[in-house]
Amino acid sequence: MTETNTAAAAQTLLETITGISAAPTWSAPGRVNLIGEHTDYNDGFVLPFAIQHRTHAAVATRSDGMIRVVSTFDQKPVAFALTQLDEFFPHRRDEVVEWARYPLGVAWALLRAAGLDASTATGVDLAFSSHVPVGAGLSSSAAIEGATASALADTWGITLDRVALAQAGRTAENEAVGAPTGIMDQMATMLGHTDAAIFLDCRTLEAAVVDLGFADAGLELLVMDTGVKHSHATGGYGERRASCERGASIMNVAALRDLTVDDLPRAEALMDDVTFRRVRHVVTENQRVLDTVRVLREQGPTSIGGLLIASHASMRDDFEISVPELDTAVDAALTAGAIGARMTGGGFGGAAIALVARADVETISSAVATAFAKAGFAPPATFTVSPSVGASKDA
Ligand code: GAF
Repeated sequence: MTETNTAAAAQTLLETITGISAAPTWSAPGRVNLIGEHTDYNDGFVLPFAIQHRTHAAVATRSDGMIRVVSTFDQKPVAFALTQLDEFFPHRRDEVVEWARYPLGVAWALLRAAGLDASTATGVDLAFSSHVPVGAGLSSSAAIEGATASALADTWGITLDRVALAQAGRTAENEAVGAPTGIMDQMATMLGHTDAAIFLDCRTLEAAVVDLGFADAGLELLVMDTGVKHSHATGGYGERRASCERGASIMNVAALRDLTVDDLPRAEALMDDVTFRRVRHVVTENQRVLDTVRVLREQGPTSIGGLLIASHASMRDDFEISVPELDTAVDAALTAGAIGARMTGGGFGGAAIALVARADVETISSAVATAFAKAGFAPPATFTVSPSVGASKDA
């Protein structure tokens, strides 16, 4: 599916439930994270970029104060009065259809953030269609949040800036969905730039645009989607976050961001082995983000391979969030000549990325497919991504 088709699919779906044709659409991208994993909720550094795959929302207003959301994937509308959202979020969120918690949660969070009275806000119908692979670690959730935030801000005349819209997305994710995530994905989807990554300080939320220069260097970023699905609302993600908080408390700092590699010997002496390795991943990963930004600026993208490889090893061995399929994808890509490779996103499934010469895309993709077949894994999906613009109204 192309982006134009995806936007048109959202419009057609909206027409099915409202009779309104050719409604305006808003869209927001998924993202890959070039480096800086599980550093965001530790107040650290990340370097994601928005990708060309987007989620589109076709939007129409309604006069009865209701919000109704529908998606092409099941075509079943979910409706609430805007005044009801407060009853369901956060405590009764389990009673809301799972996928609808994302857009309805954004509506709830935005009303609060903008200080709008739900009883006077304009009712709205939103129909979604997405081109972002779900469960692939490419942040389909931030894409639906970003499309909703962007559409509702314009529809309701809210003048909050992009960082505040990202924060509303994160509130939805944390409180309406119940996934204890950081803010990286929502910032990437709101701030995306063509040809550049977003270097974000997750403590201050200051963001700098860092040129990637992939195209000029003849490079492509290859995504290798393992097809192993994951969810951050359950299990491992929250456990890792708790380990980080334990480590920060043992070291008596507000967040692991406040430690450097020089603090690691003392950390090792004070904590159990597992907590120490979680801490070591975060501390060294923060440093790798800073190093990657410096190397990109001083030497260009062909020189960041070693940092990507070290990041993957740290996630595999210290943070323990990789799975055999991700390790196989990374190893096969490197053996076939990738400059660097690592898993991307929260882990426990999803996708890995490889930085490759344009001429090698086919060879490396087929080497990964062969390695998967040999290991008895289902075939991976491989495709290239390019840095793209953030959430916006579609032209
Ligand atoms: C997921 C989360 F949503 C992000 O906040 C981030 O923590 C990431 O995992 C890991 O870096 O995408």
